[in-house]
Parts: sequence; C-alpha cells; structure tokens
Amino acid sequence: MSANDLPRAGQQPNPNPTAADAVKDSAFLRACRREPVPHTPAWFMRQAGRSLPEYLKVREGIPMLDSCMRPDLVTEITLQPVRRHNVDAAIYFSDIVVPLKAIGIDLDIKPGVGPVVERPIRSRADLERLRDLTPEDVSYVSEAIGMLTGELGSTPLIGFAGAPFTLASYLVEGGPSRNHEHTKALMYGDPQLWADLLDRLSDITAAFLKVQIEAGASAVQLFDSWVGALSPADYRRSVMPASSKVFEAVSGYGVPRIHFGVGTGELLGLLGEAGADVVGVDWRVPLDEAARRVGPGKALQGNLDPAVLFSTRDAVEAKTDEVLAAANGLEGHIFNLGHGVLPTTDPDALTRLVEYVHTRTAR
Ligand code: 1CP
Repeated sequence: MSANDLPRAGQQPNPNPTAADAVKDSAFLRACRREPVPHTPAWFMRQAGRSLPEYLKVREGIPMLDSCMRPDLVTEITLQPVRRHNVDAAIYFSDIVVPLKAIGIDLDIKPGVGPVVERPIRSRADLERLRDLTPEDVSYVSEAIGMLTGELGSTPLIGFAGAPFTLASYLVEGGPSRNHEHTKALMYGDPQLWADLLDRLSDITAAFLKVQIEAGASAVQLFDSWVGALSPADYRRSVMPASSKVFEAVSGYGVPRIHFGVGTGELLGLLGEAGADVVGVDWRVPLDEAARRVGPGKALQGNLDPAVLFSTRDAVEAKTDEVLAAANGLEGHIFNLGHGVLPTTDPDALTRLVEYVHTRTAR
C-alpha cells in the first residue's frame, strides 16, 4: 500500500464502493487521467446508431431529431452498443446540431445528407437568431442521462457537443460542405462577425456540455470534425479562442475533456493547447508521432482507420497491433477508430475488435 492509498485525516475508507466509485475507477476514466489501467479501454465514435440492426429497428419511422428528444429512445440506443460490444464507455446518443435546434434554429437532419439549415447564418442580423441555451431547452437530455446512468452501472457515459467551428460550418454553409467556402469567406472577410459568431456558439456549446455533466456524464468530447480544413495559423487566430472558452467553462467539474477532429495532423499540438485532457487522433498520424506533436501531460485517443474493418480478420488484427505498438509508452491511451464507425460496418467486427484490444493489452 502506498501513501496515496491511505485514508486522509477525517476520511473513512469506503467499505461499499458505489456505482459512482466504480465509474471513477473504470479503465476509461483511469486512462483519461493517465493512470495505470487493467487493459486499454476501447469505445468507438458513432458506436450507437447506423451500423446496428437493433438501432435501425427502434428508429423505424421516427425522424432523427425527434428520436434525440425522446429519453426512452435515447437511453435504449445509447445502451445498444454497450450490450453488444462490451465497450468501456457509452456515448450519449444525440447529434451535434441538437442544441441549435433547441434554441429554435430552423434546421433538420435529412436522411442520407445530414444537417440542413433552412436560412444560413451569414450576417449580423442572422447572428441575432442564435440565443443562449438554457437547461430547460434540453430538459430531455437531463432526463435521458438520469435514466442512463442508472442503467449503465460501472460503465462511464461520455457527453458530447460540436465545437464552435464545426457548428459554424453547418450554420454558414446551410448543410454539409466539402470545401467550407462560405465559412472561410466569412472568417476572412468579416473577422469581427466571425469572432462574435464563434463566441456565441462557444456559450451555447458550454451550456450544453454543462447540462450533460450536471446530469451525470463522466467525460465530455468536443467534436471539431471539420477543423482539419484550417491551417495552424488560422486555427490559432480564428477558432482556438472559442474552443478554449468551452474547455475552460467546464474545467471546474473535473471530468476529462476530449478534443477530436479529422485531418488534424498539423493541428494536434493546438488541439491539446486549447484545453483538452485527451486529444483524439485520426488514422493519418501514428500515435507515437502524435504524442510528440501534442507534448506531455495529455492522453491520446485513437486511431484505427474505420475502413480497415472491411478487411480480413487477420488484417484487422495486424493493423490493430500497429496502433497498440505505437501507443506503447504513451501516458494514457484510449483505443478508438480514427473517425466514426462507417454505416455498413459489420457489427461483429467491432465486437471482435474490442475483445482483441482487451486481450492484447491485459496487464
Ligand atoms: O454513436 C453515435 O452514433 C452517437 C450519435 C451521433 C454522434 C456522436 C450522431 C447521430 N451524430 C454524432 C455527431 C456528429 N454529427 C458529428 C461529429 C462526429 C463525426 O465527425 O462523425 C457530425 C459532423 C455530425 C453531423 C451529421 N449528423 C452528419 C454528417 C454530415 C456531413 O457533414 O457529412 C450526419 C449524416 C448526421 C445525421 C446523424 N447523426 C447521428 C445519426 C444516427 C445520423 C443519421 C440520421 C439519419 O439520417 O437518420
């Protein structure tokens, strides 16, 4: 027993560890805190939803955004991959545009397309339509998380939100975009309006994450999926202040903060600097190199190419071994894909992958 294991003065040893203690001591949260783990924890971005037949069944006839507002459905869908794959964390079932819908933005999620905004936000007058988010706007989120934490037992729940840049991209473009041309036009052409837009979005995002943490989420992930479209200089000048504000706003809760983007090889150091405890890495940069770019004091999450899961079992295992070898010696590693599970992935390949990671890394 080390000095750290001894109860401090006035503190009694806990004879009955509760579910909350078990969550705190889970492999996932231990890895986020860069503590020793019994095995490398694994979960998958977009593990709920589209790849699971049981998901498609419960969603039948229910529009995506409606399903996000129904605590019974959210609870069921969030639990499905936990039951099936034995992942080390659940991720709250929702979408990054849910808080925008909740404050009255006229958007919808179109099947096969993604979020579509009726009237894009491109002027100062448009910005006025983005009001603050209150907990009452998303009471179904608190309700669902209350139900979920009861059901999850010792499995931690990750809350999430879209980062200001990625949300701005949907709002300014009016929908999914390859080149983000309207977004960049605004960013370069009217820096003050851009800064005000991102600042407004950072407040909405922070409020949304606070609701999830206060309801019981034990970690949060900020998805800046499309930020890889920017150079480091533009990121630092035009985006980082808003993302940092979000991380700062939730720093007092002591829950790990994960920061993820795609195509961010040149931005990895800045993603950490923005205030994350864990940096998510896509498959383009090996984790040992990512650790050098991020620097000490952060855990890393990643980074198997999601397309590898379409290959043979031997190939999946060989590519997984490469990820685990590159992760060997990191301060903390959470196994994940380099981006979300692709819709036509064989769910059994995911189940096997979790088991493989657990077996290969059992200590
Ligand atoms: O595990 C899970 O699947 C959890 C649920 C989840 C998450 C984490 C959904 C459900 N969306 C998200 C996050 C999200 N949404 C991100 C960040 C993660 C990532 O990079 O993949 C982004 C960029 C979105 C935006 C979005 N919503 C898209 C992408 C469009 C584009 O620009 O290419 C799409 C297709 C959606 C719709 C959506 N979100 C989620 C589901 C299950 C669906 C499909 C719904 C349907 O059509 O019925």
